Amino acid sequence: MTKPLNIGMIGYGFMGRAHTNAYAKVNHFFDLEYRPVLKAVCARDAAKAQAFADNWGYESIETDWRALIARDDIDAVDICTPNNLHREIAIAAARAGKMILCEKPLSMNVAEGEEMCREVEKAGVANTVWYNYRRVPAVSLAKQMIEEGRLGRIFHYRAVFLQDWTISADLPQGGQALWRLDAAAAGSGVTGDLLAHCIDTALWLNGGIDNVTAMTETFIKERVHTATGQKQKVEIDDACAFLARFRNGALATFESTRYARGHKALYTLEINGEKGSLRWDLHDLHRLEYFDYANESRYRGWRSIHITDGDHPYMKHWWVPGLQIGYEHSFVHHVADFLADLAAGRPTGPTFRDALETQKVCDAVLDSARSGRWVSIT
Ligand code: SOE
Repeated sequence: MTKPLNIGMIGYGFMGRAHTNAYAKVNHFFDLEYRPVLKAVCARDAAKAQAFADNWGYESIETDWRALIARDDIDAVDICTPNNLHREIAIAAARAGKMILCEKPLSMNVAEGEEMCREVEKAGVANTVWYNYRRVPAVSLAKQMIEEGRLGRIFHYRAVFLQDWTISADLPQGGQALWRLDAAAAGSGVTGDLLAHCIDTALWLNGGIDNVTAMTETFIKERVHTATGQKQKVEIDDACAFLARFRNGALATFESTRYARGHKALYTLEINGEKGSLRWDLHDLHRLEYFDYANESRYRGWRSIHITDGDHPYMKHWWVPGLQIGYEHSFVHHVADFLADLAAGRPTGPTFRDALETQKVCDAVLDSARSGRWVSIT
């Protein structure tokens, strides 16, 4: 018999669907002590919340997140709201003794993130942040290979995350999905939305970052705000590029933009070490490219590992060798790990504390772009 874990989800956009799909699927594929129960979904618009609940199988709805948190039948709160609400909801949930699964980025800035960490740690509640790309099996395999020492000393880390969906000047700021263009709701632009993913993966694979120097640009200076109907200054970064030095001595470049015409969500990373290199591409997410310098020179070259075998991370839970999985499975893996860790009494990374490290790098990047100086991560 599995133990129920009652989920209360706040927000129901793109991430609400990704998380709910993961809760619904996880026990069909993973043998776990706990089973998520879709107890309640919360959104301000009752009709929309009800439609979401009916479609996905939530038992009930709330229109006020405080009412959801106050319910005795909710064990874990899933925060899928715009970034400016993460802090207030997470603190209230922690004080009510609820576990928290928070969408990325953790917070609007480091100060908020520190407060959130203090609160969840004081309350002793399980907490995690949905940086899902860690749990794409190819990325998890990269982590295992680095830990096994297959790359040796790391010299370089290179990551890009390119999109093109905000090029039109007619796109407003604010409102559903487009809150990502509104600094008051999002905190920042590509730095918090896209580079935060690259930074989380990088810190996980290659350790801490010492310092950064960055540049940002806002190409469209004014957009209509959906709240006022008026043109307002755009305060987010449309593009950001930065250099970083890792604590292990590696040099890194990171670049992200929503103005790379032709790229929808091109997240790529490459790591070059003394003994070998790895590279990964979200558009081909079931492959990990590996160059092993130990191979005989006549046959040396990049190999493309198809990550579908039972001995690849997470894959024994899915189909048979050769058959692929996709983007949504990274969220299923996150829930599976969260439930297994809960049963074992272990934290699930990235915890709020881990995600605070990513937030520190994001803040340093934006600070450096403003000042034109190198900024240290403290
Ligand atoms: C933005 O378009 C976005 O949806 C991000 O918010 C997600 O975190 C990223 O994984 C894909 O792109």
